[in-house]
Amino acid sequence: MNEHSQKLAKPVTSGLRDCRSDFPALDQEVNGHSLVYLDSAASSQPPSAVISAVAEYQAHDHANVHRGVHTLSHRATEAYEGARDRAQSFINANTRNEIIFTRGTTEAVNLVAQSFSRPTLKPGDRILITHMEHHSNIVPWQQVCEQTGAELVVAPIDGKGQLKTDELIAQLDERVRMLAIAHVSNALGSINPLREIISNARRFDIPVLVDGAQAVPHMPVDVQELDCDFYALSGHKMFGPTGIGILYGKEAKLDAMPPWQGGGDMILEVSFAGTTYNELPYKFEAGTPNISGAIGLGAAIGYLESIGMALIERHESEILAYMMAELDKIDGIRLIGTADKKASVQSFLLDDIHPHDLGTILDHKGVAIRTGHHCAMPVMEHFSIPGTARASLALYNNRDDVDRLTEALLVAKKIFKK
Ligand code: 7TS
Repeated sequence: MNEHSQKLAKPVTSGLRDCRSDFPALDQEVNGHSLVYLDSAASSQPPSAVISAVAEYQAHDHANVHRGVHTLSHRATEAYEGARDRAQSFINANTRNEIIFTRGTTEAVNLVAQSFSRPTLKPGDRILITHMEHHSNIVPWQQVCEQTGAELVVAPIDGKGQLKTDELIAQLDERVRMLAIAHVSNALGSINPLREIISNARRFDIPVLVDGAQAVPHMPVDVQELDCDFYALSGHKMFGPTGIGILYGKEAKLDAMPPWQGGGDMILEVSFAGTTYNELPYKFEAGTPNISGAIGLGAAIGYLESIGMALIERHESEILAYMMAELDKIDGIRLIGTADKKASVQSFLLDDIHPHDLGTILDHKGVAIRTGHHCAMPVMEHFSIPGTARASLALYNNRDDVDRLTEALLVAKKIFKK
C-alpha cells in the first residue's frame, strides 16, 4: 500500500469497503505522485481477481472451445460458457441464449443494425436516436440508413445535457423501426428514464436497443425489468478485459435474425449446396471467440457481485455529488452536464484553458482524466464547444481523489494566469 492509498481509508457514508487494494494499477506513482485515476469511463482498471482469472486460464486451461474432445478444450469450454451464465444472471436475462459475446458495445450495436434492422428497413422508415449518443450508437445507424433509404431522427437534449423526454416520446410513431438510446451518457453522465421511454415505445411496437456501456459498471441493471429488446455493454468499462462485450437480445428477436458474420462455430452443417446455422447464442459467434476475455469478464462480474451493485451505486453517487460541488467552487469553472439524474461522469471547462492543456497539467500531478470530444461530437456541437475535460468515477474512487483533482486544477489556473 503506498502513502496515498493509506490516506484513502477515509470513511464514506455509503458503507462500501475500501477496495482500492484490489486494483494493482492504482497502487503506483505517476510523475512523482500517487496515481489518481479518473478516466474509468474510457476504460476501467481490472481487479486482481480478473487479472488472475485470465492468467490462470492462459497458464493451464487454454484450448479452443466447443470442438475438442480433450480435457483442456473441455475446461476452456466450461469456463467460457460459465462466463455466459454469470452474465445472464448479472443482467437478469431470461435465458443464456440471450447472451451473445461480442468485441464490445460497438460490435453489439453494429450487429443489431446489420442483422436486425438492415433486412427490414425501407425508405420512409425511421431510426430514432438521441443527441447525447456515443459515435458507436450513431454511425452504425447512419450506415444502415444509407444502405436502406431509412431516415435517422434525433431526439433533443436541453442546456443541462438532459434528454427532452417529452419530445422524444412525441417522436415515437409507426414510422420508427428502432429506438437506440444510451442508458447513461459518456460525455454528460445523464441517466435516461428508460422505463418511461420503453413503455411508450411499446405502444407502437418499436424495438429498443439500449447502449449500456456507461451504466452496467455503476448501477444494477435488469434487462427484463427495463423490457428493452437489446442491451449492449463492454467488458473493459466494467473492470474486465478489452475486446470483449455482450449483446443481450430477447430470444424471439435473436432467433428471427439472420447471422451477421459467417464462419466456424456458427453452423450446424455446411455443404456447397447450402449451410444450416447453429442455434443461439452460437449463431452470432462466428470463429474462435475471445475466450480469455470472456473468462475475464465473468471474473469481473463475480467481483462486482461480491461487492453489490446497489452499494456501488450509492457510493458513486455520493462521490459524484461531492465532485460536482467541489468543482463548482472553483472560480472560472463551467460544468457541462448537470442533469437531475446523473452517474459517474463530470465534464467541465476551466477559464479559457484548452482541455488538452488541463489534462497535461493534471497528468503531471498524477491525476488521469480524459479530454476532447469523448466520441460524442454532437454533444460538443450542442454546447458550442470543441471538447471538455472529463473526470469519471468508478467504485474505487473516493473523496481524496476529488480533492487531488481540484488541487491540480487550481495549480493549472495559477500556471495559466501568469
Ligand atoms: N457507448 C458508450 C456510451 C460509450 O461510453 C462507449 C465508449 C462506447 C459505446 C463504445 O464502447 P467500446 O467498448 O465498444 O469502444 N466510451 C468511451 C469514452 O467515453 N471514452 O473512451 C471510450
